[in-house]
Amino acid sequence: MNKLKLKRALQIGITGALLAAGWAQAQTVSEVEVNHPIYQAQKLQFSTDSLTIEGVLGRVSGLAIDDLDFYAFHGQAGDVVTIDIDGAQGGLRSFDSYIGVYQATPGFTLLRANDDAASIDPGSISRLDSRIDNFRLPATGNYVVLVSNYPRYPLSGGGVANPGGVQNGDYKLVISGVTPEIMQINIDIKPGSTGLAPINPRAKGKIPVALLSSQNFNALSADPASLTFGASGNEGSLSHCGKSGEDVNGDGQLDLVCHFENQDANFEKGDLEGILRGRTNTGTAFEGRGLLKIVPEKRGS
Ligand SMILES: [Ca+2]
Ligand SMILES: [Ca+2]
Ligand SMILES: [Ca+2]
Ligand SMILES: [Ca+2]
Repeated sequence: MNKLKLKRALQIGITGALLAAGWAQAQTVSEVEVNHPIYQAQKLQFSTDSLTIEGVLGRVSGLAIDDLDFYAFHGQAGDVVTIDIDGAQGGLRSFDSYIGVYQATPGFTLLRANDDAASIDPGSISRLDSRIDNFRLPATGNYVVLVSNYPRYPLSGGGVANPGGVQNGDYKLVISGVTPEIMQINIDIKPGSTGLAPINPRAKGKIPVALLSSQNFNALSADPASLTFGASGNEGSLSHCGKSGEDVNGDGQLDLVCHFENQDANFEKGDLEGILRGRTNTGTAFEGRGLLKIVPEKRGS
């Protein structure tokens, strides 16, 4: 290995280690208008617990125009969430941000709002950038964040006070502490077997599991390297996945059949289901559960 290659390998190794340790760079998405009024909030998809949105309130040059930016996310009861504006001061065009967070139902109740942060943080040069610290979500469900500007402070229902007081500028909105929502998918353990999939925990073979495509899930987007399957769903039991899709359940959509090492799946007497977990190649977490029955050891099963 020459020096350059060695350096590359080290970099890849370090990046891998950082990723494994959860030090991955926060996921970044761009604002997509039209994200107002509140019921047209842009939906955010968390694949890790932190997401950065690059947005512009109004525009970065010319006369300021009327704009409000709403972002919706799904969180779990007890998530401790920080909602932080960076770069609204000192960006392409500075504005004095004002943010709010709403519980979506019932009726977009304003839960917290902030004009100026309690302290400077690494992404901000001024306390005028808003920040809501350590906000504990009261329930599992949908929440909406509003990015507005002083003096247009948020009101319950999604409106703002002083609607004429528009300022414009670019910002980064960093939302962290949100438990990623897990997409539920359908799986079929031992496709083709009639009734409950028979599993013999002591057998040496592999268990085929079909990831079934649906309207919301393309099984071929699953990242095979991410797949775990077994009694708890966290077992690193993957052997391999089919190179191409096959329509296992005859619904006209291609499914993905993957094979897992039976003995690594850790099934035992009394287990009633197998759990599969993984991520799509765009980072969306998914989970599927399939029914099974544990059968006694038999020669050749
Ligand atoms: Ca905007
Ligand atoms: Ca907007
Ligand atoms: Ca900040
Ligand atoms: Ca402010």
